[in-house]
Order: sequence, then structure tokens, then C-alpha cells
Amino acid sequence: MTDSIVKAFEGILKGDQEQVAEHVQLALDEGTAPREILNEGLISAMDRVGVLFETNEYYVPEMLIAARAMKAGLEILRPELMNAEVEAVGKVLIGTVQGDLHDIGKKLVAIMLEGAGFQVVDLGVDTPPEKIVEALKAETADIVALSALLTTTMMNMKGAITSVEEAGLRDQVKIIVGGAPVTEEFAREIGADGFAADASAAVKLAKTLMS
Ligand code: B1M
Repeated sequence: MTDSIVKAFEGILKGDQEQVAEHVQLALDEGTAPREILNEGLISAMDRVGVLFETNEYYVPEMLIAARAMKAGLEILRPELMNAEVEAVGKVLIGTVQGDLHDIGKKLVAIMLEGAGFQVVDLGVDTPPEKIVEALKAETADIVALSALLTTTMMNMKGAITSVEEAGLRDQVKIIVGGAPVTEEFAREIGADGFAADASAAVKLAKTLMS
């Protein structure tokens, strides 16, 4: 890990947005690969925050400021993770399910999909099934991507799929799911068309479904 990546990592733990942005930029200027900065600096720092929360060293406010700092780094990386040259290959509606406020993983998946040429409509966090159905009626999307970070909210993915079925739209769209507690088996159980463990896998899955 380079010194700049270490400083970005430490900046997230301290919730220092400026330190994170500065050192992510520095790492890029030094020629470090964007994926390396993302994985070793930003994502691993959030994993560490999760551990500190579990061991009661961090509480919700610390998690929140760490998330803001992570987002400051992600914004610097965004153009590097995207490739504007590629043609639109499909349209994806993405949202974090009802009751769930975690948005970083969803945002990262959205950025990577855009980078792979997908047009992405971000429905935000705490997305009720009705909002997904309304958006599907308004946009001609190929894929709906659902994110959940809590064991308590992942069941709301099933509710979202049921609502799409009840609206008579299920055969027009593929529904894919992901997020830390979600598994391949769970995706099958709730009738999703696919599961992706991370943002790269989500891009691969979306491309496969489009073909
Ligand atoms: Co929360 N939180 N949180 N939190 N939080 C977790 C998820 C937790 C694991 C922490 C812990 O205990 N170790 C735990 C969940 C336990 C469980 O259910 N098993 C937890 C808890 C308990 C809570 C609260 C209940 C705490 C409380 O209030 N007592 C509360 C719930 C609020 C709510 O949602 N209703 C809460 C609140 C928050 C904050 C708001 C403070 C903040 C989020 C701020 C924000 O997002 N703007 C927060 C944070 C930051 C975390 C951790 C520390 C970090 C999450 C993150 O951003 N990771 C998290 C611990 C952890 O994950 N290590 C934790 C980085 C991100 C890049 O990874 O989101 O996993 P991730 O996304 C990945 C993959 O999962 C996948 O690709 C992404 C990129 O590779 N993926 C998809 C995600 N979505 C996908 C969709 C797809 C495909 C792939 O579509 C096809």
C-alpha cells in the first residue's frame, strides 16, 4: 500500500473528507491504479469501520462521518472509473430497498455500470416498491438492481419483486440483487434473475443479461 493510500484509509477512519480527497488525488497523480485506490484505500477502510462498530469502538455518528469521507474519495475516483467512450448498452434502475439507508455500495455499482456503458437511473435509498413500479412505468429499463445492507431489509427485496409482478411488469425486466448480506441462494429464493457480490460482478451480470 502506498503512503497516499494509507493516508486516504486513515482519513476515512477519522471522517476527514479533505484528507481523503487530497490523498486519493495524490495517489492518482502518482500513477496508482484507480481500482487499487478504491479497494485498498476506500473499501477496506469501510470494512474496518464496520469492525470498529461491531466492537463498540465506533457508533452511528462515526459511521456516518466515515461514509461522508469515503464519498469524497469516491467522487475524485468517479471519472477514472468511468469510460465515456462506450455506447449505451442498456438502462438500469438502481435503488437501496425500503428501510435501508446505506448508499455507498449502490452508488459504486451505479458508477461501474455507467462506466461499462449502461444508462443508470438512481432511485436513491429507502426505496418503496411503489417507487420502483412507478419508475419502471416511466422509464423503459432493461434491468432493476436492488441493494440491501441489513439482514432486516433484505427481505424487502422480495416485496419489491412481488410488486413488479403484481403490476404486470415482471416479464419486461430483469431484476438483480446484491449487498453484503445477500447471497446467490437468497436471490434464487426470492425469484431474482441474478446476484452480484460486488460492483464488478454486477457489471458482468448486467452485460450477460443484456446479451
Ligand atoms: Co450501517 N450497518 N447501519 N451504517 N454500516 C452495516 C451494514 C453493518 C454490517 C455494520 C456492522 O455491524 N458491522 C450492520 C448490519 C448488520 C446486519 O444487518 N447484518 C449495520 C447496522 C447494524 C446499521 C444500523 C442498524 C445501526 C444502528 O442504527 N444501530 C443503521 C441502519 C440504518 C438503516 O439503513 N435503516 C446503520 C446506519 C449506517 C449509516 C447511515 C451510519 C452508514 C451509511 C451511510 C451511507 O451509506 N451514506 C453506515 C455504514 C457506513 C455502514 C458500514 C460501516 C459500511 C457500509 C459501506 O458503505 N461499505 C457497514 C459495515 C460494512 O459493510 N463493512 C454497515 C462500503 C461499500 C462499498 O460496500 O455497501 O457492501 P457495500 O457494497 C458492495 C457490495 O455489497 C455490493 O457491491 C458493493 C461494491 O463492491 N453491492 C451490490 C451493494 N449493493 C449492490 C447491489 C447490486 C450488486 C452488488 O445490485 C445488483
